[in-house]
Amino acid sequence: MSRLAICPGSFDPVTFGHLDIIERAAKVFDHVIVAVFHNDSKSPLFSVEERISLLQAATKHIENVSVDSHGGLLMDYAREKKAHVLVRGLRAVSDFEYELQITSMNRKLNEDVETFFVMTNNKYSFLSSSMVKEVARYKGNVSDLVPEAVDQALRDKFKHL
Ligand code: COD
Repeated sequence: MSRLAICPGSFDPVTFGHLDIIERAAKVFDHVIVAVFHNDSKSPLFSVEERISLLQAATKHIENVSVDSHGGLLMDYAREKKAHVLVRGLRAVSDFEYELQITSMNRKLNEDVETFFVMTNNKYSFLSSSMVKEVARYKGNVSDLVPEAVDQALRDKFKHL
């Protein structure tokens, strides 16, 4: 049986922490869909198209990864793709509480999907998209935390500040 997994997230923008989880998921599952979820109540820095394109550039070396987006419920998307596995990353205890909440809600919405958690690589345990954006906004160096294309895209976004 071919095993498909979805790595869902905001990816605003993709960091080496995300990439590490995606690469490890791709070693375990036959195919991994990295799905950018967009929600009208959030105001992202990058558009969905920009986030997709940055993810495509960052994952082009991984053969069994594709990038997609969705604007509705994650569990409806999983049903549409006939996927039974989600892969999420865990950094700290604070992540655990949030993940427990969303996993419980997701299970209520679709009992056919299991969530697998991958522990962060220690060197990325402090890394989040929000922190990267804050550091880049004030011209701090994030070049060792994000793929090159993301570093450039952040410079472009904040060059007028
Ligand atoms: N190390 C390891 N893992 C990491 C790191 C790191 N440094 N940084 C991020 N990650 C992991 C996160 O833990 C997560 O698993 C994944 O990478 C993506 O992270 P983000 O921050 O880009 O994405 P989130 O957590 O904002 O994504 C939230 C969703 C979009 C999945 C969620 O909001 C959702 O499901 N939305 C759809 C609407 C829905 O179905 N709602 C009902 C459920 S509540």
